[in-house]
Amino acid sequence: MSRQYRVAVVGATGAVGHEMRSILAERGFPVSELLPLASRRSAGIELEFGKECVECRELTPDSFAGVDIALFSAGASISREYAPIARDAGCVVVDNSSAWRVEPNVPLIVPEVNPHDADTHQGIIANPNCSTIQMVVALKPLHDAARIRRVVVSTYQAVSGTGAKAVTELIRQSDEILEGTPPLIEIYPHQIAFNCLPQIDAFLDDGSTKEEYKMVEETKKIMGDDSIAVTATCVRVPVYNGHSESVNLEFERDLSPERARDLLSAARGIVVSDDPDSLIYPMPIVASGTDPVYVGRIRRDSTVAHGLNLWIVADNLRKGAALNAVQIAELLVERDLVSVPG
Ligand code: NAP
Ligand code: 3JN
Repeated sequence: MSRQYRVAVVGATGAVGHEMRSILAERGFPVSELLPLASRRSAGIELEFGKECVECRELTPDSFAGVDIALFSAGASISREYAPIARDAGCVVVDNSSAWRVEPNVPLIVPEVNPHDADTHQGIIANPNCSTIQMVVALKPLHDAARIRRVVVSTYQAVSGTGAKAVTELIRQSDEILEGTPPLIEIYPHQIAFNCLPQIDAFLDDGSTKEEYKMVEETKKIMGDDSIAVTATCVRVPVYNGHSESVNLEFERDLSPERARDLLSAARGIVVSDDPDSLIYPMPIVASGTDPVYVGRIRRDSTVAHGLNLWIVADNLRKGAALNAVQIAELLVERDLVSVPG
């Protein structure tokens, strides 16, 4: 019988943790035992794993004895503290937070783009930010064909990226406004219902936000090319689930929209949805709950020598977080990399 693994999910009760449990079960990941971990508040509650229910336990420094793989999604401070503890206990960590993404010795992996970077892992592997993941899946085949020089991206990010409480806030504020009551603002700095917020995460000294910084730095690291210029504007929109992106690309060499369409159609993990005559293009209500990265509105930008515009949509909780993390775990299994170098 092929090897089975003891898998811990840290943050198992959260929005991403919920998707991780579902996706591990859906994809038949070889789990001998699932260990859901969360805060003390959740200890003892029963969580679904496929057709079973498994008891959630409190995360402590002793949680990782005998665990082979730990998928972390409890935030960056928990990852900073507990990922090294898990690694030192002999467990390979796939971390969903920003805690380790730009560390030089930590591979930052999107399996469709840079699977080989996982070969040299030292016990911690980082999963990129959701907005970065869906963009690089689409950029990779185009970069290989014509070398991308510059990326200008604007995101339209769903509230599920902020967690379950933000989805509740969008629903509640929408009801309040439609009933003529002033909306209660708890999660975001301003009303999100019937509005757009050009701020995701905190502002940095240069006027950009941390989310925008993540997109710039993570894209270069995953693509393995520091020469790609990336500039981002990240915007929260009143959509439940599914991030959208308007992406403008400048290439070194010419790449026609037709050739780009062919390259994207042949690439793993991508569905081209691009038939303007029939009003077909990617939309979050279609992408939500599904695995692919959808690309459409593929057209020339004739204001530069070799330019293309794209519209990219994916489920931010699945490909943007939990699915990509599980695919990294699958990659580790396929390449016999489920061990921490001594
Ligand atoms: P969420 O719904 O708020 O869930 C947070 C999870 O962390 C819950 O399971 C919570 O457990 C657990 N937790 C909180 N404090 C803890 C503690 N002291 N010890 C152990 N567990 C603790 O948030 P989410 O939307 O799932 O996001 C979780 C994290 O995933 C984010 O902070 C981020 O780092 C990462 N994330 C990444 C992406 C991406 O772009 N790849 C997207 C979204 C999120 P309780 O239920 O017990 O409180
Ligand atoms: O806002 C979104 O749409 C994605 C959110 C990601 C996120 C939320 C809280 C903390 C992250 C992340 O993955 O970059 C983090 C973090 O770990 O810094």
